[in-house]
Amino acid sequence: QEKYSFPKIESKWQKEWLDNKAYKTEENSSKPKYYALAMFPYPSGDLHMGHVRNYSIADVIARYKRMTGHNVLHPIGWDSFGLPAENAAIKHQTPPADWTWKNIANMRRQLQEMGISYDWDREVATCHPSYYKWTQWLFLEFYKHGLVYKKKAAVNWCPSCATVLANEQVVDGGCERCDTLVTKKSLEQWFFRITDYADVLLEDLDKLPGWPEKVKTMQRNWIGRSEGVEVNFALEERPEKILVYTTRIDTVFGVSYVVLAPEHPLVLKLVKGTGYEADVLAFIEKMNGLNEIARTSTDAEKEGMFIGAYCLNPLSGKEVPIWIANYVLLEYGTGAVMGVPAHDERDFEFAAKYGLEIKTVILPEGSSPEEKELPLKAAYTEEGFMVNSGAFDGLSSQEALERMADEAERMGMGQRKVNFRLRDWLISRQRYWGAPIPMVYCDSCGTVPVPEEQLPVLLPPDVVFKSGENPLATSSSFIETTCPKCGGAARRETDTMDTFACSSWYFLRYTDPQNTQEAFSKENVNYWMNVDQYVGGVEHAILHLLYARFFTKALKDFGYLDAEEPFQNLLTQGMVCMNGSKMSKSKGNVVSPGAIIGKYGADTARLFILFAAPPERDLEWSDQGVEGCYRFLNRVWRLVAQFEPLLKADPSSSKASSDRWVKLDAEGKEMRRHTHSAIQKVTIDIGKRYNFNTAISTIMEWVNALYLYKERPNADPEVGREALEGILTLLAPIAPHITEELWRELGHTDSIHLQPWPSVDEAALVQDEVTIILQVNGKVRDRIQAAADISADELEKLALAQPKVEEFTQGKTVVKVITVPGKLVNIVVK
Ligand code: ANZ
Ligand code: ZN
Repeated sequence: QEKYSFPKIESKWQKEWLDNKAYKTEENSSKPKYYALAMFPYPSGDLHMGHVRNYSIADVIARYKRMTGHNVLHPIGWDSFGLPAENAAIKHQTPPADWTWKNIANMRRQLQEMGISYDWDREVATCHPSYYKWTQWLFLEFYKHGLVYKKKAAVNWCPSCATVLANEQVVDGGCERCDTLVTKKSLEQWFFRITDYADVLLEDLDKLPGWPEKVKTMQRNWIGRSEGVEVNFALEERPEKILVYTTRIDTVFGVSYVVLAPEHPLVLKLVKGTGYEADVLAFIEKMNGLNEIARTSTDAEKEGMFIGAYCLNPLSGKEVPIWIANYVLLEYGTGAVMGVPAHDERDFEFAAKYGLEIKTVILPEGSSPEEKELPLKAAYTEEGFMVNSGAFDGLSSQEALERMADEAERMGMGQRKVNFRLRDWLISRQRYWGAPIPMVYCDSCGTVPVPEEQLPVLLPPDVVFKSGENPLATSSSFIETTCPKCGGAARRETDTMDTFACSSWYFLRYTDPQNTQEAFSKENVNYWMNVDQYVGGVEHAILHLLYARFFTKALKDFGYLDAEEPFQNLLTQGMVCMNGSKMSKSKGNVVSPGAIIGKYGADTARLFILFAAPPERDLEWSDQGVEGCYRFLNRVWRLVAQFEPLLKADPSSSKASSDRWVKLDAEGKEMRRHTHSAIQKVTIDIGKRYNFNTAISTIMEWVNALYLYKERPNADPEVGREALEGILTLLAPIAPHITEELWRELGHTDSIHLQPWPSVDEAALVQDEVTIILQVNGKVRDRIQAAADISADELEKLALAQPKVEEFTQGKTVVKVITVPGKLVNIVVK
C-alpha cells in the first residue's frame, strides 16, 4: 500500500459523492428526521477559518445523525444580497450580480473541497429571482396581515453608505459596516411590526432549553420588557398634560423636574412666549444630528435646559419645572421622564450639573429617618423605606410602589403600563442589491401592492452605480409602471428590503427549495421544521435570530406552518484566533483555508479545527497543532497498512462470534475493553455533548493501544479488525475522506458513511481480572491476578498470603496496609 496521498484520495471521494448525490435527502422516510443547519454564508469571495469551523461542526453532527439512523437534511445556500456587492460595483464598474455569482462559484468549490455532506440539490441564493420572488411574496403576506406599514420616521442614517440602518445595525453609535458616525434623518420608511410579537418573542425564550443562556439573555435585554406606570403631570393654565413613563412611581415625591425629549411635540408649544424660545430651538437643532446611542450612552455628558414652563406633581401637588435633555428619547415610553435625582443615576448627574434639588424619599432599611435631610453623594437606587412622601412615609418602597400606582389609577392620573425597548423593524434600504419592495404608487389609488402574479419585481440591469445615490432611482424602466388597480401610470417603490428579511426564512425554503408555486409546501415545511440543530456565530444572537423567530411565529399565525420556533437547539461557536485575537483581514493574522487544505488536506483541516477546542470556545490557531493532526492521520493510514498481513493470514476471519471473544487471552480481552469503552466515550462526546475535541483524543489513545496490541505475539486478527473498523467508523464524521479510503482498503464495497454507528458490547466492558501490584515498604515485590471487583479486605488477605510478600514481611510487624482496589497493595512493615 502506498503512502497517504490526500490530494488524490480527497478529490476522488468528493467527485464520487457529488456524482452519486451521496447526501441527497427526501421527505418520505421511515426514519426519524433530523435537520442540521449551519448559518449560510455571505459570499464575500473566499471561505475563512470561521466558516471552516462552522461547517465542520455542523457536518460532524449531520454525519453522526445519518449513521445513527436519521433522515438528515443538511443544506447550504448563500445570503447573497447586500452592500459589499454594490460597493464592488461602484469600484470596478461590474454589475453586483456578476461579482456575487463569481464569489458563489468560488466558495461552492471551496466547500466541496472540504468534503461537507450537503444536499447540493437544495442550494438556494437569496439574490436569485426564484428566491426573492418569495421574499417579496412574504412581504405582501405581512402587509395583508397588517404587519407591514410605512411611516415618516427619524431614522438612523449612514452618510457614508448613504442608507438607512436598523437600530440593530448601529454599533456604538457608528455604522456596523463602515464605522461612520450615524446621524438622524426624517424619511418615509417601511417597517415590519415586530413589536406586535414582543411579548411572545420574550415568553417563548423559556421554551428553548437548547439555547445558550447568554443568547437568551441578550434577546431578553434587547426586547427589554419593563413594568411601570404612565402618570400625568398637569400644566399650569393649559389643557394639555405631560404624560411620563416611570418604573419607579414610588419615587414620585422626589421629583424635582420633568424632562421632555427635545423632539417632544409639546416643547415648541410650551416654550412659546417664555423668552427661552431661541435657545431651545438651537438645542433641538443640535440634537437632531445625533443618534440615540451617542446621546444616551452612559459616558455621554448630560445636557439640557429649562424651557420656561412648569407642571404639577399629581401626587404631591408640587410645582415642577420643565426641562429638555439629551438623555431622554422620543421613541421610548412617552418621551417624557420625571426627574428624581436622589434615586436615579442619570438624574443625579443632571441635577448636580444644573443645581436642581436632590430630595431623598427612600432610605436604606435600618437607617434612621433623620438621615432624610442629609445630602447624598450619589443616587440611592435600591429599595428601602419611604420618607418625605406624605401619607406614604414609613412604608417599604415596594409597598409604596403598588399603593402609589393604585392611587394614581384611582384619581385618574395614571395607569399601569408595560413597555418594551424593542422597536418596529425598519426594513427600507435605499440600495440596489436587495429584494425590491413590491409596492407601487399611483396618483389616484395611492399605495398599491404588486399582485402576486406579477412577482418577482425584478432588479433592472439599466442602472448607474454612484456612491451616495440609490441606483434604482436612476432606472426609468424600473420606476415607470402601471397601477395594478386602475391601470394608469404609476411609480414603483425604489427601496429594497434589508437583507435580514431574506435570511429570516431561508431555513424554510430549504425544506422545498425548487417549489415554483409556493414559498414552501406546508407538507414539506411541517415534515422538517424545526431545525434540530442550528450552528453559527454569536454575532447573530440578536438580529438574525430574533427576526427569524418573528417570521416563523407570524407565518404560523398566517397558517403556513406549525412550528412555533425555528431553531430547537443552538450552538454558538467560538472565534478562530491567532495570538489571542480574532483572525481578520484588518489584523493581518489570517490563515487561509485554501492554503491549509492544499498543504495537508481537508481531513487534517477539519480534524485540527475540531480538536483544538470545544465548539463554543475560542480556538487558538497553531501550526504545530495542524502538523500534529496531519501526523495522526498518517499514523492511522500506516496502522491499516501494517494490519493487512495479519488480517490476510487469518482467512477464516469474518465477523467474529461471541464464542471467539470468550476464548481470548487477557491481552485480547483488554484490547476489546479498550475498543468498547472508546466507542462508549466517543458516542457520548459526539452525540450528546458535542465535545469533539475529547472524542478525538479518545480515538488517538485507541490508535496507540492498537499499535501496541499489534506487536503482541498472539494478537488476534479479529480483535484487531474490530478495533480498526471501530476507529475508522468513529472518525468518519470528522475525517470523511481518509476513512472512506481505508474502509474500502479493508475490503468493503459500500461507503463508510452509510455504516451504522457501532454499538457498545457491554460484555467486553466487564473487567473480569486485573493485575495488582504488591509492594512492601513501597518496593514492588510481586504482581498477581485478582478479580476486578474484589473487596479491599479480601485483597489485603490475598496479598499477605503471597510467598514473595512473606519473604519480606517475615519477622517484622505490619504497621499499615494501603490497598488501592484494582491497582495495588502496599504493606508497610517495621
Ligand atoms: C422616574 C425614575 C426614578 C426612574 C428612579 C427610574 C429611577 P426601563 O426599565 O428601561 O423601562 N425613562 C422613561 N422614558 C424614558 C425616555 N424616553 N428616555 C430616557 N429615559 C426614560 O426604564 C424606565 C425608566 O427610564 C423610567 O423610570 C424613566 O425614569 C426612564 F429612581 O422614572 B424613571
Ligand atoms: Zn391607480
